[in-house]
Amino acid sequence: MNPNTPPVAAPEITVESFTRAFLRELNFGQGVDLDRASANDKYLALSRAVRHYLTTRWLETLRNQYRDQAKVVAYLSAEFLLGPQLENALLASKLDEVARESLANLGLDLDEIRAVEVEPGLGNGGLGRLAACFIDSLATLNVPSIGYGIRYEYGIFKQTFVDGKQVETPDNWLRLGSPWEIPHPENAVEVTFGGRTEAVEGADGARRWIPDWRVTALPYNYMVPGYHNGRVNTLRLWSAKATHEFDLQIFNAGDYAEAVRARTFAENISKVLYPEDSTPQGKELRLQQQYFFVAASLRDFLENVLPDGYDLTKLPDRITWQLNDTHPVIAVPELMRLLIDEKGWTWDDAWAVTQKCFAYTCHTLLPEALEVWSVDLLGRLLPRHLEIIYRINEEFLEVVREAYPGDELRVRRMSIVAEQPERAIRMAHLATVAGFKVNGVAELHSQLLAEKVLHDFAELWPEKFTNVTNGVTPRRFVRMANPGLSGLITEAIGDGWVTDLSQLSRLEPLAEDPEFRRRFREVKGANKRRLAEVLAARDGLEIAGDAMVDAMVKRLHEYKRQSLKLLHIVSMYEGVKSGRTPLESITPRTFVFGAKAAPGYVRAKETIALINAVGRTINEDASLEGRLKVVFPPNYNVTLAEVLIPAADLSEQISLAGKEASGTGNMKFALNGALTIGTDDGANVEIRQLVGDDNFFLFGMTEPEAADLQAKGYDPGAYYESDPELKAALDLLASGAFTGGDKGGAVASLFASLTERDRFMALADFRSYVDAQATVEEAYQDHEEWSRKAILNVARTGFFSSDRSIQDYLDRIWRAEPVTQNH
Ligand code: F58
Repeated sequence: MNPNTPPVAAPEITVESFTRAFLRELNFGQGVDLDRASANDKYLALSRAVRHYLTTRWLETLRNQYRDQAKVVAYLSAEFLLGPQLENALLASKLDEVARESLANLGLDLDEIRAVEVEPGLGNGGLGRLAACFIDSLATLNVPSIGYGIRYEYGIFKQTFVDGKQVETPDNWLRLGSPWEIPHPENAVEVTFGGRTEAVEGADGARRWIPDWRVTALPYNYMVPGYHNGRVNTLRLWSAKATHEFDLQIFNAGDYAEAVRARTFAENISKVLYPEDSTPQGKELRLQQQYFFVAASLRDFLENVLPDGYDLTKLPDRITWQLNDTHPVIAVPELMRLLIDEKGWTWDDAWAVTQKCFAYTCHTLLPEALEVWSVDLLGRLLPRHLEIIYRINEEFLEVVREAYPGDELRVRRMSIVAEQPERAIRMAHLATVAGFKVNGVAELHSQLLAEKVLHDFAELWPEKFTNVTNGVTPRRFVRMANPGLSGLITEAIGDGWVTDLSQLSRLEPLAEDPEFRRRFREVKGANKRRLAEVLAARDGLEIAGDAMVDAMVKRLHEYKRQSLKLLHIVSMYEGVKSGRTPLESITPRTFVFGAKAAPGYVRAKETIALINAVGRTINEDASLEGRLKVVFPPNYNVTLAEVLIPAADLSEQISLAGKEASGTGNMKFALNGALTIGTDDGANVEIRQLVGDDNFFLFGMTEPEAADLQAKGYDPGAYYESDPELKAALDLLASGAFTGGDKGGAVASLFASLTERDRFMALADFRSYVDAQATVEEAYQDHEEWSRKAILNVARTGFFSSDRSIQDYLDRIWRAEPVTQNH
């Protein structure tokens, strides 16, 4: 690019010019007249018109970036759960009002057009959504950065319920066109796989890799607009295409069918997102995906972002590759390979640079969630990388042996190569050895990482370990999702909070103002009515517009304990049915669940079926007079989150302490004025510290208590026998009362799993949970006091902006001095 290219003038923004831009896109882009245009035509035309306005900024950002040659943060992530794009783009570019007015003049409604958008579901849950919040904040904080990931043709599956059971259908999100992406075939790169390696005479460490198949990685660029700051960063997602040469070779050999098969094989790489929530399955295609996007991204940065002839010994001055979990960690041996085999560097020089380029974020505490690749598979797919990993490990183990002479047990524990149950590469160990920083995602998580999961490493390199507590973007999750609350806040303290969320603290005195509280309740009430409308239209679900909204939304996993929530609901129901609880004493409540289960996770799917069965029974029981409702809208996604979260009164964050790394839903709820009922886990700990004990419903064991109980020998049966309410709830469930008399299947299986093993100690926390719920009931009766607490939640949780997280990454990691590792 010529840095002297004169800037293209930003198109003038008026209602008239916007109308012209929209109609132009409709007529010439979609080839239709306004009166014949479908809803999708209008959506595509509107999106392209908005994109057009942002493009000028985008080019400017790229031009400045090229001119300044500043340090770049590359966020490497296998998932970006973006959510709908149109509204965000309108808001970021200040086009929202203009667009609304312009469309209204044409007799069109912006919200109706927006509703057509199919969100790109390119992520599973928290990790993918965090990546999306982070690129938003990077752009808003004016940080030169690129997101790199995979353009899956099918995102996270679409969930439906058939007889209350989860059924997955493919998420063909590209079907109606994708106005937000721009393919750049001229920047395509080749990625190779398989084959063997051979020696190169006289080279230090270098070997030649002779791969046996290859694919083309085709980049699609997405705009990542900063909020009202004129910066537009890039998210570059890679799509797999078969290479032409490869095709030609086979076509020429006359085997048409084989050529087509090979094409499909290669293009499978970016076909579908693995719908796993925490346990990676070690599937070959997944490793192909990981290497595919990482190899393409590294090459892209070296060839297209750095100027020609850049002195790579200075690479750490120009880039930090932030590894979002272990999924992109194969980037480490890839950079080594590029420097040694392709650039001719010595091993030591390559390692010195590589060690300064990567930092690693861990997102879990569950040992089974740490990725491990069998040596057999890795060696077959990436033989050269396996050799490099072995040598990294050899040199690393020398460091360990030097630091702890004679401690072979420790050596075995720390080795990147596990020997049992099969020879395998521990990606978290590789990431920790190669990264100059390792961070957890909440205070407690980072502490437990250093004390437990990566204890030996933290002992060897304490300076390497740090914390960055997660955050969420206030643009999407407050400003956009909750216009009512946003208006109220802005009226009170101005609009600076949108980019400086700590300003929310200025709301604190207003918690004491009855008029402000009334208006706050009015907003909540309107949000509930909007939720009721959306659920009715989307799923035919009926909920009261004014009941307490009690929400538990997150992936379905045993450690998150949706089954504990279910036990509480069953127990409330059992209380009424048995006459223990007078019906009039129950606050009208709507329980809302949202959760996808990994398709192969049987227990999770059983839990979904049971929640639906319990819900059905309760919703149909006229004797409850509609006081309790349980709804489980299928296919919970970002689009639905934006409607549900602003309507919630109570946020359920009830994982077993020590298991949830952070949680980010917890932050979104608190920022929208829901009170949390939660354990001392993940970022709940920090939420509670900030909002204060009086404004948070704490229950359950602490992490050390849970660990102690586990160590002493946990017997769930004892809890079942000794707590009559718990027993009654479990017995009612087991009696088949919710399943048409069926006592087998999911019912028997959940009953047995809870009373016999209960891996995540739901029964141990039941009593304390139910008691805390009773406190919730009582507190909710006092509307004034509840509103006060809710406002204080908003005022005190500004810390959880992803802008603050990104600032912490800048201070603690991206500008941090790399750690010297003595090897
Ligand atoms: C989540 N992890 C954590 N993993 O569970 C949550 O506590 C945390 O707030 C969040 O990351 C952000 O830090 C998570 O979402 C996945 O979805 C992986 C997807 C790929 C397979 C393995 C799980």
